[in-house]
Amino acid sequence: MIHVKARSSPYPGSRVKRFPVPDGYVSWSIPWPKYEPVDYTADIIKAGPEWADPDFRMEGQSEHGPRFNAVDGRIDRRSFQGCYELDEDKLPRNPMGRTGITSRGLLGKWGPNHAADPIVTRWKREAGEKVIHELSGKPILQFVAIKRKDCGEWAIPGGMVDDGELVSATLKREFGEEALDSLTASKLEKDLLRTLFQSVFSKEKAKEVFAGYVDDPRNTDNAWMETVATNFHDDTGDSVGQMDLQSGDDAGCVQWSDIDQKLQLYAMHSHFLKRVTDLWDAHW
Ligand code: RP5
Repeated sequence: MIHVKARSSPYPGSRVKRFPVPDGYVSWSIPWPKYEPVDYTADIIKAGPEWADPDFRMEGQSEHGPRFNAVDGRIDRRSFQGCYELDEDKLPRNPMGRTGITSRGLLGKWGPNHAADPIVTRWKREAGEKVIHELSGKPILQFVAIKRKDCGEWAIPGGMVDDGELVSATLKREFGEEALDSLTASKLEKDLLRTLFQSVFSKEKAKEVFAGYVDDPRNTDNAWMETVATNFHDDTGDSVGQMDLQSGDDAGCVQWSDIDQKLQLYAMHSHFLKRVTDLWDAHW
């Protein structure tokens, strides 16, 4: 399942078609002299927003280039996959192989772009009792799902780790912004959210289910997504399970969704949910 979406065309938000990479040529260890990837950087990245790296390939800037495979000032440029290579142009090389596109596409950072995915779950209940799936005989979990505005796909309400931010803070911030519309909340509502977050997103409740490379449709040969997916489970359903969900920021809609292997989700999100069902011995 790795590196399937990262080879799909057109590239998100564009008409750019990737150079087709058959399964047998994904690995960099297979020589492929005929490989001619398309060079693409989205206009939003070219405009140089503060969260993006500059195009350090431009003349005269090379000595100020990023420090790869290291914590570079406030930016963590290390990969969960270990030390990544630099290509002949000194650009990071995607550790999972070829994607058919070079440069950064829609991604701000050269190399790994770190994200965090909060998977907030509760049991599906009817009249207070857990609902058991008729085929698996196991209780059904529900998770907070958002509909992404950029592609219309359902997803976990994750987001990018800001420079210098701790992953634990990103998990709370992104859930607040996308599933509870915290950006538009009043001061009183924000105070209430802070109290709720302290209990729901506590260290004791956090269960990391994944940390690594994500098969994301925005990945390129030189820039890719990595994430830490963490489960916060409300076993009794009376804390976060009772919350008034309201979509905000990058999310068009938000809802509790039953977890099942038939779910079609953004990037590798269903893979993370499978791990959550294993953790709680729930229906998949
Ligand atoms: C995915 O992109 C991650 O799993 C995370 O959910 C998401 C972060 O990107 P944005 O939602 O900020 O676009 O690869």
